Amino acid sequence: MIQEIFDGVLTGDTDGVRDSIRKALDGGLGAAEIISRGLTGAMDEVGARMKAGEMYVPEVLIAAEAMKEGLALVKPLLEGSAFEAVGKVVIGTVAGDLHDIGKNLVVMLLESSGFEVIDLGVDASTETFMEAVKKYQPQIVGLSALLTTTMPSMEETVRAIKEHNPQIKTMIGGAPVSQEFAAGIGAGGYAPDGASAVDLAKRLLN
Ligand code: B1M
Repeated sequence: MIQEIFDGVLTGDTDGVRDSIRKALDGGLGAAEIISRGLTGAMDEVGARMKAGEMYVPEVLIAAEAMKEGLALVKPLLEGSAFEAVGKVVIGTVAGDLHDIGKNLVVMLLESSGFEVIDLGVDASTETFMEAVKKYQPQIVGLSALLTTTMPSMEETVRAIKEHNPQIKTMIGGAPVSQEFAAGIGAGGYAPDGASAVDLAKRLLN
């Protein structure tokens, strides 16, 4: 039964995932096991296949959607704090930048991996990030930029977070940025794609 859920997520078969979950619950499997082995287990596999170039953006988005639908079905069955977020991430596309397809993919993958994500959307100014940091007290702030012209906005926001909230880790991504740029602006890390972003976020928590 777990295998059916796992395979359903991998192939993005949302109805199949829902049916398999209902069968698993009827068969006596617990919600926590369904989530860890079936749903997030499958998303770990999606991440690995994406990194290996065996799965591409549209397939990953469909898989993440199936995972989210499945999670919505079982999460209410968990008691109280049994489903604790792995960590909290505030994320946004930086000021002046309206690109959000990649950032949304990162959000979905982080959520699928158990992170609580507060998405500030696009064109998020340093002030917007700082207000969100104050309000949500995340462990990690993620910044996305797709334009070379908005890389300075990213630098400004990262520097402000480091100055006022040095305990918070920052991670950056987006086509024009790099590990070198991350190091230059003092960001906690850089991820080239969604799957690496999840790995990086997990590393930054430790
Ligand atoms: Co724009 N655009 N665009 N665009 N656009 C690019 C980025 C560009 C490279 C196209 C080109 O000229 N070849 C170019 C930038 C050039 C540069 O700066 N070097 C460009 C330009 C110039 C512009 C405009 C200025 C065009 C104009 O109006 N003259 C304008 C700017 C608007 C603005 O932002 N102020 C503009 C507008 C747009 C659209 C609105 C039409 C649309 C965006 C729609 C949207 O996002 N809702 C758009 C699109 C779609 C693109 C391209 C074609 C595709 C971007 C994309 O979605 N890629 C892009 C060309 C290209 O990349 N081939 C282009 C798919 C996505 C899954 O990948 O975003 O890289 P990506 O995300 C990856 C990784 O980067 C990483 O993980 C993701 C998943 O694997 N990642 C992170 C991303 N964020 C991360 C954060 C992390 C970690 C990893 O941690 C927090």
